[in-house]
Amino acid sequence: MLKLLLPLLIYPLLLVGQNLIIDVSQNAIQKYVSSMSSQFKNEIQNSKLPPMEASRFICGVVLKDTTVSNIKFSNFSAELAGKFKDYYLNITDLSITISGNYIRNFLFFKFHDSFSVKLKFKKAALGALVPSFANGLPFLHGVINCDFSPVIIDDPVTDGWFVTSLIYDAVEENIRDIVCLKLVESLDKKIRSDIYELQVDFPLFSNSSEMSYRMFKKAPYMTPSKQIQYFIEGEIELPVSEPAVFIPEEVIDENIQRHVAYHIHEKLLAEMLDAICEKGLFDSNFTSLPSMKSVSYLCLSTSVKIQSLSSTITIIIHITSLETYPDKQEKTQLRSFMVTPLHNSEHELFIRLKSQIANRWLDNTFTEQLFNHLSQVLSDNFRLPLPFIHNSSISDVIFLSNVDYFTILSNFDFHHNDTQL
Ligand SMILES: *[C@@H]1O[C@H](CO)[C@@H](O)[C@H](O)[C@H]1NC(C)=O
Ligand SMILES: *[C@@H]1O[C@H](CO)[C@@H](O)[C@H](O)[C@H]1NC(C)=O
Ligand SMILES: *[C@@H]1O[C@H](CO)[C@@H](O)[C@H](O)[C@H]1NC(C)=O
Ligand SMILES: *[C@@H]1O[C@H](CO)[C@@H](O)[C@H](O)[C@H]1NC(C)=O
Ligand SMILES: *[C@@H]1O[C@H](CO)[C@@H](O)[C@H](O)[C@H]1NC(C)=O
Ligand SMILES: CC(=O)N[C@H]1CO[C@H](CO)[C@@H](O)[C@@H]1O
Repeated sequence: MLKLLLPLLIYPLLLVGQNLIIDVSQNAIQKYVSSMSSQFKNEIQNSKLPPMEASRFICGVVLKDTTVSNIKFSNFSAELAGKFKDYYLNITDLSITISGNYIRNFLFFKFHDSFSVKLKFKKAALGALVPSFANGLPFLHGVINCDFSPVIIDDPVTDGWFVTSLIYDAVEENIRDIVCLKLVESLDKKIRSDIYELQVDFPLFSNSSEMSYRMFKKAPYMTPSKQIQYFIEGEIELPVSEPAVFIPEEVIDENIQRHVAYHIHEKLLAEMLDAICEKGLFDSNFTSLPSMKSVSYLCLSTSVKIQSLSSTITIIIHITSLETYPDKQEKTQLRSFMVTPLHNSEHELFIRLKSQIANRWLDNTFTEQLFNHLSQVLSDNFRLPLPFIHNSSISDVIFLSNVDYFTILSNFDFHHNDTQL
């Protein structure tokens, strides 16, 4: 019931701003979960299990120093299941051997020896895996249950007499909880180590400003098409500005199901331009032609507008400047330019100046110098990193234009060894 309410609770919260929204597709989630399998195996193989006990009338058994070996499984995948079509991690034909020592109590006597038991879980499912966040980083909701069906426990192998059925009982009574705990721990550990690889804070200028992509105020949201949507502010500490409020359209075309969709609001680009302006990097002196007198150019503010009219993405940037002419005359002027967005394999965005939008009311005596200067400043300084996973690169990138944001669809190629399995 709670989950039915969740979308209702989240929609009003969309009024909390964000400049970047990232959709992680079902395809990516399933690939990610499958890629965990070898690490999962390594984590559980040789792991130690807590003591297991069983007692019957006057005798009892305690299994200790138990370790896991011979772990095997066939399928290891993320599936949508349950009433709310949540993600589950399903493992089929999971078999393990556990071995250790037992202590048998009988009246006042204690006997001990070694034992070994082979177990098979026809199916083990962990879930629901509900996206959540902690300290501004993506995570899973803490309550994860296990569903095992059915469990086959072979006869224990041991040298002790009369103890086999007690060992069987001790295993039968405890193993589900213990294996569940191990599986959840492994999942948790794997996700934690992967989050460590996720970069969310990026230095922008050598000396100061950082772009922060932490998710502050809003939990991730599972869309009807089972993409997980993350809302990210994307802000530079200074200058302070309000992030945008927008609801991007989901891209659910089967033909272009990429791993991720980055919906980039024009305010994210404005953050970057404002920072360049604030740092005085646009400021310069030009020569007014034909008088050859000096004009001082000072950036006051910037704004950005995405033009969604054409198939290629055109972004208009406006720069308001204070221009001081030889006769000490000061003019505040707004000049507009067309730029195109580009990216590199590490998912950094750049913009390239295409043209100046002509305006005969402006002073056009140093247009060409200004254009060359701004081109240079933008290519040297406009580098907008997007949240990115270390040890991966992107491929198959598509840009899609919209009214006040644009979308970059891309796939991640991991350089890790274990994802190839
Ligand atoms: C296991 O995976 C294979 C191939 O990926 C698939 O054909 C089969 O249906 C899966 N079995 C289960 C029980 O999910
Ligand atoms: C995965 O596990 C869930 C939860 O137990 C179950 O409902 C679903 O049928 C399983 N999916 C597959 C393909 O086995
Ligand atoms: C960093 O800023 C300080 C003062 O703002 C300046 O003295 C220093 O040269 C700058 N360092 C770099 C590497 O830009
Ligand atoms: C422009 O010229 C003035 C006077 O020569 C100088 O003080 C100022 O630093 C120059 N500004 C830039 C951005 O180069
Ligand atoms: C990947 O595996 C190969 C051999 O299996 C190994 O030589 C290489 O160092 C591994 N690379 C990384 C990045 O772990
Ligand atoms: C296995 C591997 O390539 N690990 C690298 C992942 O990225 C971090 C940060 O860039 C490197 O330090 C690791 O060596």
